[in-house]
Amino acid sequence: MRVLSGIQPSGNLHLGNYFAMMKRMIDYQESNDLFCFIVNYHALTTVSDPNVLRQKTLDAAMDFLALGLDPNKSHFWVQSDLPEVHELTWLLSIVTSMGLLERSHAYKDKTAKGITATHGLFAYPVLMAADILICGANKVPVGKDQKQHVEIARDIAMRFNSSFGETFVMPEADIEDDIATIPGIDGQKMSKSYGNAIEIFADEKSLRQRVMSIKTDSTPVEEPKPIKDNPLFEIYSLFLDDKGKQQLKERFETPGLRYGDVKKELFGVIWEYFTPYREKREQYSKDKAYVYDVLKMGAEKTRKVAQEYVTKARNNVGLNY
Ligand code: AQP
Repeated sequence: MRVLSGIQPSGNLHLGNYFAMMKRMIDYQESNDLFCFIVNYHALTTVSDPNVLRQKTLDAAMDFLALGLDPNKSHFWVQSDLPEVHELTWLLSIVTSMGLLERSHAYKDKTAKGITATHGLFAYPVLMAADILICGANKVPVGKDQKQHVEIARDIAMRFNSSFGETFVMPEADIEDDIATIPGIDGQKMSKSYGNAIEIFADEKSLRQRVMSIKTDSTPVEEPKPIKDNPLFEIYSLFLDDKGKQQLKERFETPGLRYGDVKKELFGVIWEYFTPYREKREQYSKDKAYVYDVLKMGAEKTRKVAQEYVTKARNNVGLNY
């Protein structure tokens, strides 16, 4: 199975990114053909400072490596090191109707939040379709917010195949129901740009502050606490197996539980969970030359696959005059 997913270097990576996508990708690398990349062209739709983009791109690469992505078992690269993706984007755009793109929730949400409605933002799903189709991916592990984009990629692939003959593999979004939308400290979807994220590699003080600020309701101590729409319960559950979740549920339902105590405990759980990764992350930050080499090698390896798909698409539309 060919598994592909990407992450935007648009800020510091957080628990939503980790549990919905990064951890699952790392687990998949053992028994699948893994394609994992840092989508810096996409990030350009929201990041306007070149230094920030450079720094966050390298940070995302170090984060992934520290968390266990093995560049020898996978294809791991930065999107802009694969220029073929732009040729494919154009070829796909000729079968992409305006209506399809106008229905994109992400585009509507971002423009509603005040982000300028540029062509780049509007055409984002076509570039994402090219990212997926250029590698022949079957499975795309994502959070729920990206489901529609993967469906758009399927739609575009189908239209291209029916217009020009069988060219692309049909990709499918791979979403885990329990973690489809991980809440941030305010209960809204955790997001780099909403200021509500718990960052994976936050320092101890910031992590403690973040966890202590998770929004809770005003249920009196002597009453049972709700678990539905309760970000404290949902975030804590990410670190527990089924038995642990059941025990946490029972604790919430037992009168006397103090949210403050649970938050202190959760801080300890998160800090400890990421400690070994944090140590590896520090090692990578002292050996950036290695990280650049890994990315260069990853791009070369991926370009071989990409060129096959682009050549097939070029030939099928008749560019091979
Ligand atoms: N809160 C979340 N719950 C579940 N999945 C999430 N993902 C992100 N936030 C959550 C998933 O993480 C992967 C990488 O995301 P991305 O960086 O490519 O873009 P995004 O979805 O736009 O993430 P952010 O953090 O919300 O970034 P900004 O603020 O820059 O838009 C994706 O699979 C995504 O579903």
